[in-house]
Amino acid sequence: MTLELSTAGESHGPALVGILTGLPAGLRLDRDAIQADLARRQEGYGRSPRQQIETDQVEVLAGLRHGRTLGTPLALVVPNRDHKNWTWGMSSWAPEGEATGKGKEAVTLPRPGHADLAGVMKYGHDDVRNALERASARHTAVIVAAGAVTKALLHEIGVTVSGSAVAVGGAEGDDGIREAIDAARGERDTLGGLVEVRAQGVPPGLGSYATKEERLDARLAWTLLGTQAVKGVEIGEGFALAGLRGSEAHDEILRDEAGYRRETNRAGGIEAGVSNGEEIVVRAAMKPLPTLMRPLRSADLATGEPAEALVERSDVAAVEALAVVAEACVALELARAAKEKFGGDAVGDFVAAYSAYVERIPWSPR
Ligand code: EPS
Repeated sequence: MTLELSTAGESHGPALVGILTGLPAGLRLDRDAIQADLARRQEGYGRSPRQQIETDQVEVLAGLRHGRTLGTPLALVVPNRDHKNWTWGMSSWAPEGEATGKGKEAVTLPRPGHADLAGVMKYGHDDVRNALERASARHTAVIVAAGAVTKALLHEIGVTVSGSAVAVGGAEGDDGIREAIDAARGERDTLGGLVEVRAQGVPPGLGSYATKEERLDARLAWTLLGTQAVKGVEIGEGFALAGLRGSEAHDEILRDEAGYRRETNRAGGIEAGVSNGEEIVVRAAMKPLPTLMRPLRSADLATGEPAEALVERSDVAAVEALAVVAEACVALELARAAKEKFGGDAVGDFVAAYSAYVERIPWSPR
């Protein structure tokens, strides 16, 4: 059984839901570790006031007994606490009684850069809310919960994954980033940025050159580009490699008593779509968030007349949140690739297959 995550949930609906299939049985999960990642995702500087009204909590409805996985689908739920303000507006069934709370009025002012315009045209909606609710980055909360679960599986074979914000609006370092966010907030604008995820202890041989679908670099690009606001992904030196000579670009192969190793890691730990035993390094570029307090030009869907885009509560920047989300995405994909390689219905089988493999190859984790 391959490891797969399916999700459902709207930003202001009752909850986000995730079903993770293909986890081996007997994996011990730590509720605090999942909660810690959910909290990290909400902490970044520049987030919307919504982060103060909600503290995400994960509930596990199936697949876990006394803290250990059963080898059955793991059902995760992250309730949207803000839903209490949207019970009429986001009611699943035709709402009863007088319209009350948020979401009563149809949204007809699409924001450049959001799903709004393409979404209503594609699905035939007349309320932009029907598109924006699912397109919202709120969705990433349940991805982070599932990512924390897969980090536990990777931990069993000594793999650790960590994400960080490298730059926000072109500024680097904590002070620079805060300054840039404060300035953008003052000008009622938004910022994007750059995040980096590093995975250590990944053995050679995850992913495959055999088909495009199996290539680990393609899979990391897929999962990151599939995340809200991400417009670019690079592995290792990525775009910079395009300007180098072959003699400057590749990582020479060295051998010592511990096995094969490299002195440089311009490939970011992946060659020909296969992990090569070095640290995996992947970066994602995030565009500035599209909900602006000083709106861009748009057109009213109801009248066709020129209008300013929708203004609603939003973040100034969510790059630090994306770093946590990207970490979860990379963990999910690495865990999926590890599960393909090592299999195992019980977590002990998975670890035993890893150990036998590492015993066979001239490589050791550093
Ligand atoms: C988002 C808009 C904001 C963000 C939200 C993503 O939500 P709201 O409009 O309810 O204030 O806060 O992110 C989250 C709620 C979250 O948990 O990350 C958007 O339009 O993508």
